[in-house]
Amino acid sequence: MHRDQATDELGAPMAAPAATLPAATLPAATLPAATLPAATLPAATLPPAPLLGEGGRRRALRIGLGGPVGSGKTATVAALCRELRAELSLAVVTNDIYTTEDAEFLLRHAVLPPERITAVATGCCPHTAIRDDISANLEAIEELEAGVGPLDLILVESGGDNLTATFSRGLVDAQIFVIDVAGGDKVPRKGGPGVAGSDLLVINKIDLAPMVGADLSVMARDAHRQRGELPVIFCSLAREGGVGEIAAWVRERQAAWARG
Ligand SMILES: Nc1nc2c(ncn2[C@@H]2O[C@H](COP(=O)(O)OP(=O)(O)OP(=O)(O)O)[C@@H](O)[C@H]2O)c(=O)[nH]1
Ligand SMILES: [Mg+2]
Repeated sequence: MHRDQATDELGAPMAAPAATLPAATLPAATLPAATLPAATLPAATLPPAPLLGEGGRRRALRIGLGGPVGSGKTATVAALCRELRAELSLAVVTNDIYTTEDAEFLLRHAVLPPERITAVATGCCPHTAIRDDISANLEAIEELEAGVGPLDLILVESGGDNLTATFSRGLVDAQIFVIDVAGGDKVPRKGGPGVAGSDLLVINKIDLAPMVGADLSVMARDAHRQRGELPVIFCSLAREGGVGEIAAWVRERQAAWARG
């Protein structure tokens, strides 16, 4: 039954992405640049989204939340909404591969009015929808802005991915990478663009550290080796007030953004 549903949700077979084709079938050098699929462009070549929204007002700050499956991205989004909704005009876009599970969780917990939460079912690897072909996410943002704007802050949660996931700068202005201690205290040492270069690294579920034998001082040391001066926050979103430091970082970032 479940298998049948998964097949239905997948729908018609998708064209194989360029990256999976044998190299010989991609005569890239002979094609004019415009015909190259977006996936072959490095993220850095995509320009950041335009700064001004309708009426010349500075548009909402867009913050992306990425990280491995189950690290606490939705928990962070939910806690940030509860913490900031009284002071900022907020909206959320969630990304899941086959479902709208995360948006439904946020709706069930009423972290924001329903019209401020929208879901993108990517149907493909999560990083494709946040880095290579960001059109579905941009459309979702546009619809939110048209429906409930003007907004101060939009949180975009990526589907759970691996350590290579990053957002295009054409989609978000800042990125939070969420990992957790349950994956082992080695994770910061393994690096990757999220661990090393995100604007904020969140190391969540510190309440579980004793249970899984994770040494937080090792994680802190390795995170700082990878990131230099970029900030790292250790937290437990399962605890009351656990999102406090992350919310303070977002608040500061949004205020600086609004000042221009
Ligand atoms: N013990 C503990 N559990 C947590 C904490 N934060 C989140 N969780 C739990 O971890 C599980 C996964 O959390 P999510 O917020 O759904 O993780 P996610 O990164 O959004 O997951 P995906 O979107 O599926 O990749 C849930 O059961 C949460 O209740 C924490 O600080 N401590
Ligand atoms: Mg989630």
